[in-house]
Amino acid sequence: MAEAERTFVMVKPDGVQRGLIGEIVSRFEDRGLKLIAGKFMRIDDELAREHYAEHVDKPFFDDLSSFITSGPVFAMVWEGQDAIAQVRTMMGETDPAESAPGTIRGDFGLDLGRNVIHGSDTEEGSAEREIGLFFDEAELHDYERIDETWLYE
Ligand code: IDP
Repeated sequence: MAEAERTFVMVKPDGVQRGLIGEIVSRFEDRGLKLIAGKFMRIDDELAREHYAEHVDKPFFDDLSSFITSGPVFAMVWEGQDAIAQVRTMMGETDPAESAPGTIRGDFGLDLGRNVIHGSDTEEGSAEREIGLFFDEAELHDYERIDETWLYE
């Protein structure tokens, strides 16, 4: 395998309410990505501001913040070859209406403000920053998946 990469992924409150945690986890597991951390939790206003720091001054921020704090989320870290970009591809576009069928947002969403899932973007340092916001080092578990020798050349 080329260098293993870690990415932060979260089933948002709409995905939790709609019973999509299992489906979403399955898609990443089936793809061969490795779950190294997972936490069912509630985001408070402060964490919402930190996590969405780049959007704090945008007109939609208040709606985004009340939505993301409105109910529990399922936060995860997934690891694998090219994990950040592969998860983004599997998620679809930011707007579900523009997302291809077969992607998570294309299969389970219709509206920009209810797009089911978050995944770190490919900007340098983005995934690392988000993993650090949601997880302590001790919550990240290093182990070998039994199928790893068959997933990678
Ligand atoms: P991403 O989730 O695909 O990385 P970002 O541009 O980082 O997309 O936006 C973060 C989240 O903010 C989106 O997932 C979406 O829920 C929300 N959002 C982004 N742009 C808008 C908008 O124009 N109106 C309402 N909500 C938006």
